Amino acid sequence: MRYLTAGESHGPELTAIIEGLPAGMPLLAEDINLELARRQAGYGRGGRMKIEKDQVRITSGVRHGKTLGSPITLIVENRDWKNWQTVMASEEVPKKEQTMRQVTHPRPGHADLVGGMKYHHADLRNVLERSSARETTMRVAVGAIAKKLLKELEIEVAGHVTVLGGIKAEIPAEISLTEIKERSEKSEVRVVDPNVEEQMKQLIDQTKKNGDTIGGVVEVLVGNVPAGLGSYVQWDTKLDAKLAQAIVGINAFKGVEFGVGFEAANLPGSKVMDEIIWSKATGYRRKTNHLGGFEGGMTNGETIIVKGVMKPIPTLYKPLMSVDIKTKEPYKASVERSDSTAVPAASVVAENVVATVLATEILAKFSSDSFAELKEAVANYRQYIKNF
Ligand code: EPS
Repeated sequence: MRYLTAGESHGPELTAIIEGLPAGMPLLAEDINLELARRQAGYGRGGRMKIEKDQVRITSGVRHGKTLGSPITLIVENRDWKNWQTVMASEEVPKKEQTMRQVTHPRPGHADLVGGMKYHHADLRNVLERSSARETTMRVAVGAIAKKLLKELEIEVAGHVTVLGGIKAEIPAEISLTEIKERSEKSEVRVVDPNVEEQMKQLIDQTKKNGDTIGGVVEVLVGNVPAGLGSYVQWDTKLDAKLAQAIVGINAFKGVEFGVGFEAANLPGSKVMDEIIWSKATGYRRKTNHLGGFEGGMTNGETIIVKGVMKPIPTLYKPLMSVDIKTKEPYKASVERSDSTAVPAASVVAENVVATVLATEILAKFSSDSFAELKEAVANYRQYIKNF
């Protein structure tokens, strides 16, 4: 499976084309809309989310609720487009209108300045329109399809926020994946710990008042993954490495951890490796899951546990100093409408990009022209590894 996304933040619409899904998989627009709505929620979002109500239009590759095996095209309209038709017109516009909403004061931490240099853009809007996290809408739309495929194969994905602006959620040691899903879904900041919810919301309010932003950490878990996805044979076939790219590829994400992650630097090997056990009912298992479901770049059958850290959004209402790229004079950075935090939304994005990487890997490993064939191949393989 491969896909591309297109679209500017204030352009007419966002698009994705996905190729390589098997024929005969059940798929409805509502499966995708559900994920899109989850991404739009979350305490700390700015004015834009009051304008948009993301709804997908499927214009190819699906017929009567089932995939056709042909490329699937997804379209999400930007409702805000009606306010940007001249600024973002694809046609030529009169000279005096060319500078409307022009950006010449790059925001520190954003793609503005380097993107301008690289593509020779005198108006940094040409950069920010595509570098905007609005694009994650389509990564979630694609991820929703991937999630649907995983669900049909009984693979479950959950995501939640573990840290927001330095406040840590307490995560019960024995919490199940289903419970993580249920609890975080009820929370406006997508945490499983109701005790920190209020504190986090207050911090978001205070941050907004200060004209500042906050980041955090999100965690994604994937349960019931068959062992043996990914490979040790080449650096770029390692599945954890592919997931790391997908996570750090989310706007504003700066780092990634699997299982105990960076804590492994402080522990002896005996506290990091997971002992191997076998029973007739479950096949091979690990006694613990410190490694977060990966050995040798391959899934080992334990729950995948991957974390990503998101820096605070660089658009600040109380801006940092920058330079005007025309005059070279010091200037305050541009203030674009923005969110005080998007960490809760980013946890939904993280779930979906992880789902996409896994679905892609499954489709590469198993027979995948027809969905029935795929299901059968995965079921047979699960049986085989149990008795290996
Ligand atoms: C974003 C700036 C804001 C956010 C946007 C990401 O948009 P605007 O400039 O239109 O107010 O709301 O996020 C989305 C639109 C979205 O769908 O998540 C940015 O600069 O990255």
